[in-house]
Amino acid sequence: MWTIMHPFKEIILEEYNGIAKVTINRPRYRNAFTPLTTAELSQAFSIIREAQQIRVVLLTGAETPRLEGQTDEEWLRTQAFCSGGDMNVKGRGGYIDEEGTPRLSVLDVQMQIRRLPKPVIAMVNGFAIGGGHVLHLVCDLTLAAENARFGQTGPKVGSFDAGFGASYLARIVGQKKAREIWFMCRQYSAAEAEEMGMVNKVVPLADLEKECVAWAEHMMELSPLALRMIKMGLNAELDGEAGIQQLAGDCTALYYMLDEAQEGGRAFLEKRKPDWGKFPMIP
Ligand code: S0N
Repeated sequence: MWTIMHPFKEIILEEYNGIAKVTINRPRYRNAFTPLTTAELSQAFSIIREAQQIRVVLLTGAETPRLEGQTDEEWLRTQAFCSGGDMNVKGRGGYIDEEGTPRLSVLDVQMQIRRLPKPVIAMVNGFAIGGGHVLHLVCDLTLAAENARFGQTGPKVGSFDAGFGASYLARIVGQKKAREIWFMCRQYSAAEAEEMGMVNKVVPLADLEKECVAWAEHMMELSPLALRMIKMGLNAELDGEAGIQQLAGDCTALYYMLDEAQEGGRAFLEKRKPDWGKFPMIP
């Protein structure tokens, strides 16, 4: 049912019926991200932004293959959405790319997800840990499998995300819980994450994609512009001036769709005074 939108090495970008699915494809490392993964994620979100047929996006992790003799329960415990930055390439100054440059480019991906004028659903199929946990947080909605596990590990492994990973987390779960999550570095079940308000719905892993597609299809029956404006409105307060800039830019795009905005430009080109009087001044 899914068809490839663009080939990548460390992610998969597919589409189906107006929905794009982005899959982090490094199951050998619990879908940890390298600089190449984040560069590809950035490119994928740019493609999705431009693709007018795409209305909703799913972000997920590739399935870990089942080992011989593994029980269902053992196999479920190996599934990952994303386990954060790849520790194998963590160096001084960031994660080292193939040219030897340290990078922290997952931050750009976080911003792209927040600024994307389309809803993004995190389809959390297993571990959402460290930078992987922050990735699900910055998505608009999170649907999780019953086996999913959530948590931050930064202070245990020598990293932290004091940006959205802290402030936005606190907006969602409250200051005390956010401090517990970071200060204790524990893992939380999908049920606990739902209880904390980090997850919209929990379903068995076998039903997760079907559920996400159903949510996407439901949103696709709603006004895309209304969803876009409400997303930017919800972001604006936390994102400060940058959030207001985005919301204001979307208002400008809306204004450009009105005859009133067209009149100003037309009058300039026709070297006459604009006739603003014909437009309603509704209270
Ligand atoms: C996910 C965990 C809990 C899964 O445990 P489990 O099921 O017992 O599996 P393991 O045996 O541990 O793992 C299987 C194989 O996968 C490798 N692996 C797992 N995670 C990673 C990883 N993150 N990097 C590299 N390899 C990983 C294991 O090593 C194992 O390999 P083998 O078979 O060879 O032994 C568990 O794996 C776990 O806890 N993983 C580590 C989670 C973690 O600490 N992640 C890093 C956290 N830090 C960040 O994400 C950086 C923050 C960040 O992104 C950021 C923040 C602010 C500003 C910028 C940045 C930025 O970095 O860009």
